[in-house]
Amino acid sequence: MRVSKSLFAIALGAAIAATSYAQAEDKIVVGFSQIGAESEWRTANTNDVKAAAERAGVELKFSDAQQKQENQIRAIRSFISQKVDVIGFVPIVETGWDNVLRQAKQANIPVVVMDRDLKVSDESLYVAKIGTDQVEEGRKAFRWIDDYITKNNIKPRNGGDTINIVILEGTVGASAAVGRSKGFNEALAASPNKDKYKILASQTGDFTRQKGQEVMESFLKNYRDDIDVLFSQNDDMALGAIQAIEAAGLKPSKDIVIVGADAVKGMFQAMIDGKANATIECNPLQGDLFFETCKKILAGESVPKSVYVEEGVFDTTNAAEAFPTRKY
Ligand code: GYE
Repeated sequence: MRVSKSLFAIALGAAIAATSYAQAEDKIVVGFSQIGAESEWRTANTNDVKAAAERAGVELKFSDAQQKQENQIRAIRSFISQKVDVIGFVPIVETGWDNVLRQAKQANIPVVVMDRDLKVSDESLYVAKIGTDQVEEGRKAFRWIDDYITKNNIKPRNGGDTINIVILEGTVGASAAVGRSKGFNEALAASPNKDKYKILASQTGDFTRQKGQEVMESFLKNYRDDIDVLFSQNDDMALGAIQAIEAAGLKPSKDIVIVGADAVKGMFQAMIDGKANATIECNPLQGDLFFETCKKILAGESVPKSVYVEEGVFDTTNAAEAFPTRKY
């Protein structure tokens, strides 16, 4: 069992009482339902889960849902009928899991949730959850923007009264989108400068580069000379939006301040190239902690109900220095 040294974790809530689960063979078998391959972040997360399974000596049955909840539900059902030792999954959206998780519970197979949050009617339907604090990421994004605009005394480009923000949201119903919007709006409402800002438009770009570009094109069609700031709920959509901004004859990071989320390599490169301003880190390297948790559960040890991995913020002041040390 190995725990990545770079992974600091914050346990939330009380540790839950251990339950006993049966383990069929010597080698632990884990069924894992991933949501797809929508972003650089997701690819890093998938690669990490696969590598961590090897490090942990666990047999991994990996299933890719291609962005469909119904495929995830089908995969989880199939893991139940294969009698795997533990089921892991990333909930693509927050709701709609009760029935299938009840089936896992009836089969006495522990469920460990990774990355995104979920809402269930009964918290005992999963044993543990490992992920990131997506509401806090949203707060950090707004605070970074407020600080940057204030310190640099940035004025509205159209000569008006408000700094105009557009938002590219993630997948509708995903905790990574819901949480980042919530945190962003919360921090905006709490800012002494709140009247200085206006959200001009906010629309989903589904966490993909292509949709980020398309939605930004439509924002620019309506508000080309009014947009001062883009908050993109992941870096991939920001990278797509940068192309749309350049195609519209504007300078990304200068005419429009650009803040993303994830801190993937592509965004570091954009910051180094002077095309993006900041990214709120979201750590995809959750595999070691996930398999460590699976082993503890099977050994009858108690584990925290919810653990958040630790994350930072990167901008043009520290991107070049941090870049060589980045693992994803
Ligand atoms: O930010 C985005 C991805 O769930 C935190 O999903 C994750 C998000 C991540 O596709 O890039």
